[in-house]
Amino acid sequence: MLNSEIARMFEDLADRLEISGANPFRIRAYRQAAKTLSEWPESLADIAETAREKLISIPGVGKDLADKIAVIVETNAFQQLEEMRKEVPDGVVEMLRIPGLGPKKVALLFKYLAVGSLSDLKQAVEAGHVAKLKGFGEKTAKSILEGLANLAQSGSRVYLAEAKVEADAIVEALQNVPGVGQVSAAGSLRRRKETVGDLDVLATASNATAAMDTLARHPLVNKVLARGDTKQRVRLKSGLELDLRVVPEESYGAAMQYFTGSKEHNIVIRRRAQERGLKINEYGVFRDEISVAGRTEEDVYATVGLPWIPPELRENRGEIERAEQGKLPQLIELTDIVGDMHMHTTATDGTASIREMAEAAKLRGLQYIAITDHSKRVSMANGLNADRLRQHWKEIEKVRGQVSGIEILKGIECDILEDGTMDLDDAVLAEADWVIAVLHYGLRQPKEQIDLRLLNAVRNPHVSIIGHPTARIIGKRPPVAFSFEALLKAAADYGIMLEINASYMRLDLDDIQAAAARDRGIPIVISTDAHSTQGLDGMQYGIFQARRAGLTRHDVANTLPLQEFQKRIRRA
Ligand code: DGT
Ligand code: CA
Ligand code: CA
Repeated sequence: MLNSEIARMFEDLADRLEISGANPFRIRAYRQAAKTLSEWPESLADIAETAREKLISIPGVGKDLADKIAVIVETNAFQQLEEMRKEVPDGVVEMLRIPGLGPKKVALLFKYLAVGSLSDLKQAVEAGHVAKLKGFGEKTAKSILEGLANLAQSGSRVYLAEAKVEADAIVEALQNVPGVGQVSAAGSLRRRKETVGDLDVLATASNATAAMDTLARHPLVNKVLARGDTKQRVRLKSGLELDLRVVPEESYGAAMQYFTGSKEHNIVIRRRAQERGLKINEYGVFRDEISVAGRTEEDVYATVGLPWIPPELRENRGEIERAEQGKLPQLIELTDIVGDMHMHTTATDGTASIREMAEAAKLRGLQYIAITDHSKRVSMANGLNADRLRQHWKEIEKVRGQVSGIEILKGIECDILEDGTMDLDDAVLAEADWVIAVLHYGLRQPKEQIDLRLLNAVRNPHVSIIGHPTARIIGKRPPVAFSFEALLKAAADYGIMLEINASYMRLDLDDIQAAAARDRGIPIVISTDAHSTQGLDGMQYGIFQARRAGLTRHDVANTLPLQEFQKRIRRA
């Protein structure tokens, strides 16, 4: 059983408990445990089987939760969750996916209107019942309808980070099957799209049956949906579906090229083949029915006069022209990153101390970090006022003396308030090494006001960077209404940086925006926004987004040694 499965069970339980109105402390305990468990580097199942007492030492996991984890691993079931499922059915939980509908509102809908599913909800809104419910009103009802429409459109796509954990586990299991050669994920997962519709896995095998049997029996798999001689489709327990295709060695490159997509990229590649009198498909490249390539992707691209193109670029957004001209960028890699400029500690809503974050960053090969806890407006996360912030920075100075081999910058993630002022005074911001300005509240304000807030922040001489500039949460909350063009111009004029927030639900800036910022010469910083030591591993998702944007290490400031990096920070 994967850590993510256990975490999902706890998260699910927390949702249902919250809707049923249970004790907030208990709910919070489950949520925090879920977050920690999903990021935990070792297999919980292994720990539960070999050294059960070690479970208790995981932060946020006491005796009670440790026992529950052990039983879950042992029985493959979570009794308490099953019982809660009777009280709060799946259809009710599903309503939480609508932006603006939290557990309290969902509970009201369930209790007073007997709304038990998304389709019930739609009917109730359309019949005018929801607008009349206490605490709702016309505006909320309208935004629920919008949310329902968005959800229907985006379907059931899964975050890349969640899909990748499952794909990696299955690829690894297949690689261990005797008679199986190469195995790889293709499709949108290989292109590192923000979300994934389904998984596409390719394998070469002398024994396709063994590979398919292994997949059918894999613990992540719920159901085999279809099975042929070389193709199998399964549904995972998470709901994600997966296609496995077993292909001959001499077709592996052609199949990888074909099934990696994107469709738009492949259409152009196919046209280039036709222009050269070739036919290209998932089996190979053919001239008059005779195969001329197919074993590797490089060979396939060579037949159409192109170098190999990194999967992250395969969207037909200019990569084929650039490849033809020999101008493909040398895409940034995870190992190019030497600093992480956005992270939280126990001073606000993180789970690790300054020292623990510094040690963990050092272990990951970083040369410098900025500790950037929340400012006071974020009271839910125990945000810092000026006094506490100065005290926190004193702590940082102390830790600097205790941890060698990594530089620790005194930072702050400072809210840009609804009226456009900063949450902390200039006097205190002036003492920081690094100030991230962010929007957290008032995200539904009209465009003019959001533009004004961003512009004020950019003009503030102490602000170093705008963090997660659009404030979107993928699949849940749209970007703020704002003029990206105005932000770019201001950032370039005032010499401030823009963030790619690597948190897999944000990935903000997105690929297209990051490319536009690069084109304007604006330094980009990729940061994890880690809330735990394991959170530092999220850097990879920011790198994927940067690669999709076509960025090289020269476009990203936190690839520079600290002294060089600091020269790029705008000074008051
Ligand atoms: P997804 O699953 O919605 O996140 O996106 P993809 O890109 O993984 O799409 P999927 O799973 O439908 O198909 C995987 C790849 O197979 C796709 O990227 C390109 C290739 N493919 C699928 N159908 C076609 C097609 O009709 N024509 C061409 N040229 N390629 C296709
Ligand atoms: Ca797919
Ligand atoms: Ca597919």
